[in-house]
Amino acid sequence: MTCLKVFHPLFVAILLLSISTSCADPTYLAANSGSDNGGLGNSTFDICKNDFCFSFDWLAGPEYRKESSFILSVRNADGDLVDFNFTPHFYLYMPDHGHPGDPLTATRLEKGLYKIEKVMFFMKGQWDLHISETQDESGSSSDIILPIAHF
Ligand SMILES: [Cu+2]
Repeated sequence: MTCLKVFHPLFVAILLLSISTSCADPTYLAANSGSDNGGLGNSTFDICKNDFCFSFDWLAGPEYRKESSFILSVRNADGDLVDFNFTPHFYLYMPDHGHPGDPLTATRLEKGLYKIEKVMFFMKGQWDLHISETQDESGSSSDIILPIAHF
């Protein structure tokens, strides 16, 4: 019978495995999950997107409801520090809630290096860093979007 095949133990095992892996956090989020620092620890992590590779070096945090800060480095595919071809505007955004975070202070230290301060994760949930060509903080999909913390 067809209905019995559906409940074959192997099928169920594969189904459960695919559900659990599809819901898994990215590796960098899983590193320290369970702690109250966004699961990211104090270590560096890297994300490559939109032809750039970004590294985060946390100076403080990331911590829930405590001011955090980090150094963001921006590299090209060759690993060289590079500037954007626009003046970047940085802001936090909660994709599940559809609202931005409090204003950040972003300082360009040198080519490809930014210090981002006044990082406040004031709500539980997913937080993304958006890098925008404009001052608009509506979470536009044309921004460079980097998931940075989950509380
Ligand atoms: Cu929120």
